[in-house]
Amino acid sequence: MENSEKTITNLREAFVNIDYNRVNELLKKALEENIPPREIIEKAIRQGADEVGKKYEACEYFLPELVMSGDMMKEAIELLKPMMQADGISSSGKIVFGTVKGDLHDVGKNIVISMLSVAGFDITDAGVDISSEKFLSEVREKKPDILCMSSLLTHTMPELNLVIEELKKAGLRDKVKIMVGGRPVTEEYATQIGADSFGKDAYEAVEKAKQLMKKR
Ligand code: B12
Repeated sequence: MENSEKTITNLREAFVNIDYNRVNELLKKALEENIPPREIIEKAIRQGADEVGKKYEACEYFLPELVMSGDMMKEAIELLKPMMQADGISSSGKIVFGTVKGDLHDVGKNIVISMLSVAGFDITDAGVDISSEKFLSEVREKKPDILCMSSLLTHTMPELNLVIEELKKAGLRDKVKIMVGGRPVTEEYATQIGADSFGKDAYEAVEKAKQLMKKR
């Protein structure tokens, strides 16, 4: 196994074991080995979070481990953010981004926001637990090109639909493109509720946002 692959594997394992000190040590090592920050996030941190989620589902882990994994992710992103370079393709636009009402998960949203901002987008982070009323007022006020919404919980997914319906009622739907995402959200669901786009991860989010800008 190549050195960098080994570091990524060790980092993912340390993350899954919620070994805070070792995670920090291996993050530094990964940077010393010049592993691209995006690869660290995707292959070690995000995949590690998936495994933590599975352990939680299997009742091997409980809320404290979920909280710790969330904190470790936030710290990793803070460390890696300044090193994420713009990928050279200039494609800017205005985005409002929030996690839907009832949902407090923000790690994925924050990663997508970081990647979109390094790709040149101007982003307003509306935060978490955002009601349809709040999303509508953000669209009215900020006039974004794209409204991005995240839902990590199955039972908050209908909020995505609600926001789209409320935008239609307010005559604002054709003023803004809508992109949705989050763990339980699928391309099919996005189409079904009439969103313009869906992204399964931060890479796809950037690509899809650029495509949406071409349609404006
Ligand atoms: C950390 C975590 C928490 C932390 C959140 C900390 C924080 N500040 O975000 C805490 C402890 C608070 C938490 C709480 C809960 N959680 Co939780 N949590 C997780 C965990 C382990 C990781 C989530 C995460 O950050 N993933 C890493 C990021 C990078 O991935 P991501 O969020 O999926 O985002 C990526 C993509 O989805 C996409 N994306 C995300 N948003 C968007 C938006 C757009 C527009 C686009 C294009 C793309 C996109 O790009 C991102 C980057 O690649 C997941 C398991 C998992 N693997 O997802 C469970 C999980 C999401 N939680 C779950 C549950 C059940 C809960 C609780 C209900 C637990 C409880 N009994 O209280 C509460 C709910 C609280 C609430 N009201 O929100 C379940 C959800 C099940 C379901 N389908 O509904 C999961 C799946 C765990 C499980 N397997 O059971 N959780």
